[in-house]
Amino acid sequence: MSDYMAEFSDFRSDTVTRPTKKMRKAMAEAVVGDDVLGDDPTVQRLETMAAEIMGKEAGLYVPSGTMANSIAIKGWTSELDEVIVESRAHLYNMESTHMTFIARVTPRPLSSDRGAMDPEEVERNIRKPSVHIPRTSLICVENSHNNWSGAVVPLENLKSVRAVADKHGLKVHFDGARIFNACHASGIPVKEYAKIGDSLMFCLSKGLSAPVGSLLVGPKDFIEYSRRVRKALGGGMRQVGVLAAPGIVALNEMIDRLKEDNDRAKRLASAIADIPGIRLDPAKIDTNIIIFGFDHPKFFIPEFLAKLKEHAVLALATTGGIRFVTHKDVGDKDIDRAIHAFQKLLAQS
Ligand code: TLP
Repeated sequence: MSDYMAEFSDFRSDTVTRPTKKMRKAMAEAVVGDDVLGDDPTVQRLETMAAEIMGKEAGLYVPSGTMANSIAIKGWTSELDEVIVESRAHLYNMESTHMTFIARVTPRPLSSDRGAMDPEEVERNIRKPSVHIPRTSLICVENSHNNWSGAVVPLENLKSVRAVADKHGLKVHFDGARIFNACHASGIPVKEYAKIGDSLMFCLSKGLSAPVGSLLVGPKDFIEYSRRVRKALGGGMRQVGVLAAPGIVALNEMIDRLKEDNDRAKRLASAIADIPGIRLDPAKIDTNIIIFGFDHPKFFIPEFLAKLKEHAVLALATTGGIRFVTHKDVGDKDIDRAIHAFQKLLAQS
């Protein structure tokens, strides 16, 4: 099997992970049927597994995390509604405004402490019924929190937000794209987090290393409706068991190893934090995402990323500076290579 991009240490995202040999074998051997007609046993198995792992009634396999989030928001809201979101949330900032485009609702972004919204502020921002203003119907939370450098949002905070939602009869949708990274970091079982959301989505195609797909889980009637929305968005897929099969391998075999990714991110962060030009507190690296501020007399961010690439190290520019993400396809040698490149490019200047 050719290893495309093997010459690079690719820290751009955990979405770059390639499927394992076992996943490829599972794809080749998958029993499939037309999933739109309800005939694909492999997809059904994956959806049932996901629902069981999260302690929910039902699951839906969708092509992407973005589609899962957009379907959930559509499912829990009506036009003219408003959704409370954390201001750096992925589904608010990086999903091409599906909230307004598909669900036709408006976001109400709130500030936070590393992804943890203040429950009192959440409550203050719930709209009072009035003909002039939208109706608040949904709160969205995210954990681990991508744009807060993979921060783990404390369970107690999420419970307080959930309590506010219950008091006001609102729904909660949980973007758990990297929920298992959060579980490793906090030691909290995934079902405890999943209880916070009426619905939850998580990604197979990130650290879990499956090639495609995410799962949306929640109550049976909500998932039935979500299946219709998925179809309307063009996300009904036919013999898609070939894609679900590696997802099953991912759930069986790839969750435990995510701890390694969290540990490697800590090692990288600690090694580079004191290098001139880097603004980073390694104590704040909870999971597999490192976002650091960059302010160096010699380079602007794009030039520095180009220099890193010359050292075969790939990373991305992001709003907060530069992002490195650890995953299955970057091992200890890649971390060493990155540290060496940082030292060579920045330390002696
Ligand atoms: N995140 C991707 C990019 O979109 C930036 C990444 O490389 O981190 N929720 C969260 C928290 C995410 O980080 C992502 C993807 C999504 C949702 C969307 O998932 P996909 O890419 O499958 O649509």
